Amino acid sequence: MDNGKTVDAWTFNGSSPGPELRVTEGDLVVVTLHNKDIEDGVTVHWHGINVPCSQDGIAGVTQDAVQPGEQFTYTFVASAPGTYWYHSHQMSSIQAKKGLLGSIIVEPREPSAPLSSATDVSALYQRMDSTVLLNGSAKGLNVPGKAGEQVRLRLTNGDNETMNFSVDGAPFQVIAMDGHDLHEPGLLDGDMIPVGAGQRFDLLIRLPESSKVVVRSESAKSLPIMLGSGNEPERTEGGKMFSFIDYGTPLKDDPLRMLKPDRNIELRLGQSLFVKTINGRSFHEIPPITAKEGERLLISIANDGGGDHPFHLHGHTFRVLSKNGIPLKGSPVFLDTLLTKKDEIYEVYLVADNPGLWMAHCHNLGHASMGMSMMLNYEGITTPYRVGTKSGNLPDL
Ligand SMILES: [Cu+2]
Repeated sequence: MDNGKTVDAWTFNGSSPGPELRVTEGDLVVVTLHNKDIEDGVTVHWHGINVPCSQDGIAGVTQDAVQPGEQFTYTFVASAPGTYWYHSHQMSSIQAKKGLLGSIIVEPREPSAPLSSATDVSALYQRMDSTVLLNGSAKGLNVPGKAGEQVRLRLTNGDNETMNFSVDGAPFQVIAMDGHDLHEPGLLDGDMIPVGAGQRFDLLIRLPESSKVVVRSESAKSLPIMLGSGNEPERTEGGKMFSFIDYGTPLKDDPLRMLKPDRNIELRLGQSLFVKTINGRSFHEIPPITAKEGERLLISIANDGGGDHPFHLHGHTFRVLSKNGIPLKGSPVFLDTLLTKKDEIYEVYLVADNPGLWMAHCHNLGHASMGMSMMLNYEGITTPYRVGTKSGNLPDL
């Protein structure tokens, strides 16, 4: 690492994170994974991209783990622009930490005017041994720019813990969460931005006349992102925590008001002695959600303790309707990973529009490996692949 320490890492194309993949909305993306020498086998999961199930990269569900000397080609259309990432979903808690992750950015085919001229920077955080790295570096990131220019900063949390970001030196907007644009996002000043494990937040920052802008996280203080030129700004302390509950503005003709869910489902995230649980059970004891294609599901997700639980659903984008019983008042919020903190309860809405067998799990991958992982299965769909020590497919270990 560039702090002089040596770690035993696993890499894509010789580096961790792997190459940043930048594609354009509508592109057919074809990626061939060759496993040179990862003995337990490896896969690639496209976190946040609603690929067909066969391309989701889940060992034992959508494919067998790719063994040394073997290969697997992923093919999907990058239909929705946004900030996403990829990581192995064979023994994910081990392999992502070892380095098998990277960014994938889907650029819009026709970017809107203010964004098309912005400097576009992705900032992927990961933890190796106990060191947090930013785009593979232990030293932080410098983004040059002149006053008045705009920077689009794509923050991606590839660690297992929530990261709280501060922005010093200029007001800013959160323009997207988990790749999905927010509607009329307002200017924030001094707010802390909580990014759960697996989540992505896109910030838009206009560089000021007088100083640099510094973006940093509490958990990676030595890794500042410095934007622009001039002196370092003063640190703001104790800014209020950003909340999407009343951020931005609602859509005028929001179709959601007309939609009634077909079914309500409750998921309680918690823990008992040695395991992390959903509705009091762990792993294979958790009954899957079984859905019909086209079904509209209202899922309430409650955090009963045991830490932050960023709940990630594969293959689907869900809409957050309420937090602690209070309906969202601002922009619609579409996510694939919902950060939940103790005693919070959210309602999310989704249309079962992507048939397959999909994982739903905590993206603190340590929690997933301790049992907080379940399935959303479409009726009538089966898989020839098997999870277990016999097949060697262990997606969450
Ligand atoms: Cu968790």
